[in-house]
Amino acid sequence: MAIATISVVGMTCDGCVQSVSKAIGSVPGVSKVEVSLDRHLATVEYDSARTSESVLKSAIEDAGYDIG
Ligand SMILES: [Cu+2]
Repeated sequence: MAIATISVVGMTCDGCVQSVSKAIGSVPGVSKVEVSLDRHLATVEYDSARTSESVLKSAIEDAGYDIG
């Protein structure tokens, strides 16, 4: 398992946190997601054989948020 900590720009409320969590969680290979509104940070545990940090970042961007 690999862990990525990704800085997320544009989250303003709990709804944003849910959207980002859902977007990351739907990526195949992701096993755990924690999103912090205060720290603007997503911590993702994933199988590096099935996905990568760049795929996770794309999922966040596709959900309408930017990478810090
Ligand atoms: Cu929001």
